[in-house]
Amino acid sequence: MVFHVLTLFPEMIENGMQTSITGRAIEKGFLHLDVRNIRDYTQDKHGKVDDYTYGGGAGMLMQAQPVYDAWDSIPGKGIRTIYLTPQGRTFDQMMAEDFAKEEELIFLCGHYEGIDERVLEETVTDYVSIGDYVLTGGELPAMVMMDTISRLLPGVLHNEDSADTESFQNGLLEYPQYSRPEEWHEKKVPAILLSGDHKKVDEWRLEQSELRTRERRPDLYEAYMEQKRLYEEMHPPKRRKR
Ligand code: 6GU
Repeated sequence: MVFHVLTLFPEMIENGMQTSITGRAIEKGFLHLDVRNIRDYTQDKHGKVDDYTYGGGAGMLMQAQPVYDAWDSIPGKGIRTIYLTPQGRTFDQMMAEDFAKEEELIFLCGHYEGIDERVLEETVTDYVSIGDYVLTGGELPAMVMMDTISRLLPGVLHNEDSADTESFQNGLLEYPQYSRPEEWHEKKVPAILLSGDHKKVDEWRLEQSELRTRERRPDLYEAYMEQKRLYEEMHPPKRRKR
């Protein structure tokens, strides 16, 4: 996967992505990061990339020319171009799975009051938000998306099945987990986890996932129960012959 990022703050993206699991994925060649500074593409002799908005109002807008030329400098055709904006569709795990199928993605990060609408019309294929709150720019949302997509790519996580056992892959939150010691602050690790009975452990974990989801995310739990009802309708329990 190649992530192209268009931004006025390239060091923010580079520093963020070179850390931890995404950093290792870049080193190992599972991920390629191509960060381009939009300012490098301005034709303005003073390096200006923003201007006042027509019609008045507070704040500055990123101008079309530098954004377009930065985007146009990326080789290749038809690469999905994601504009990070609170006006986009809300990012979720399903969207991440869809983007993870692409070979390359372009992330366009706006700043100030946004970007001239005309260049968005000519470049952007996907408008994406990461939630209902307002950030100062698209860099953190782009990193949130790249992090989420990265861990779905083959080779990025060490443990091949950890990507699908975790929260959301089955529509439930993850069950509680424990490591050594067996007792800490007078709290014992649940005995079943020490039993070595893998079937019992799996049953306990599913039950904990369901309890936790019902408690903390009733919206997810509702959707999960509905899926379960539909599944059981399509796959009725087999009658025993006698
Ligand atoms: Cl994608 N951009 C900005 N500036 N703020 C946001 C956002 C994006 N998603 C949520 N808030």
